[in-house]
Amino acid sequence: MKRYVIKLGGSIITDKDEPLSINIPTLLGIGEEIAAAMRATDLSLAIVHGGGSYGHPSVRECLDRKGVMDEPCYVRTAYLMSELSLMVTQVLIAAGVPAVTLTTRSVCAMKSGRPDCELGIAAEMVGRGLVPVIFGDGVLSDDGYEVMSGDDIVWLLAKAMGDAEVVFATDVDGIFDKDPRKSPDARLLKEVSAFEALKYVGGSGRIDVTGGMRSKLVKGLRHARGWGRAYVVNGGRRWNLFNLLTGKPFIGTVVWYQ
Ligand code: ATP
Ligand code: IP8
Repeated sequence: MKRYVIKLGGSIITDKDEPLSINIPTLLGIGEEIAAAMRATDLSLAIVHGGGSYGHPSVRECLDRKGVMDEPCYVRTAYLMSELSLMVTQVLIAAGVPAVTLTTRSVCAMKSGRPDCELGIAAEMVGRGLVPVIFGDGVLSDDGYEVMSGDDIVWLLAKAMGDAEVVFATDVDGIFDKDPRKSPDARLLKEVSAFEALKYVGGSGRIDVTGGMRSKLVKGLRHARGWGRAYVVNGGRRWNLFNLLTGKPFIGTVVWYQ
């Protein structure tokens, strides 16, 4: 059975230029494709989503003001991320996905600067055919509060599921030889190692406290060196995610984390 952790990027589930906006048509489309793929083939799936225009502006504001995530910032970010995650889960359920929200800050903390999560229950849910939904969040750290990116959680979850593959559904068709949002002549790379891809990628270009596309590659190298495999695809391109999940040709980039 194929196992995937799907990261729904903040850039597709929200409009990162518009605070507290949720992109329901795109999410419904993604939900429809995931539900159809689960009916069409044997799949074990988990979903992680990003902070988008809920988490990132909230954290940016306190980092600019205080330099750290303080208690009021943690409380506000936690509330906003729960609100976003409930809406994401609601839309996925409406589309036919057996989605169940897991609250990151209840199962994850930063310990000595490293993300640490208890994901046994999430893996058990996946084994029963459920689709856990977890997200980038504010979490407890040794002496305060920190942001844990969904781009870390995907690899911890992939490991807990038995070396699952990771699908990054973003707002671009994959990894290009330069940022396609800035250079219309950018060339899509079909397959690339994370090390090589680092030569080409920049950040997210919008409010992003966790580092954008570059940090997806760096975090993968940190957690999944030697076994990780990821796909970067456009989550808004209709039926592309379905094609990937069901083993059909798709538009995107395969990334190896050697
Ligand atoms: P979030 O962290 O909120 O979940 P996300 O997963 O949706 O965000 P980003 O981290 O914003 O996605 O990364 C996608 C962005 O990466 C694109 O919108 C693009 O502008 C930027 N980017 C920079 N360099 C490249 C490149 N070489 N190829 C593809 N995208 C690139
Ligand atoms: O968007 C960040 O998660 P990411 C979460 O997956 C917050 O990097 C709270 C900004």
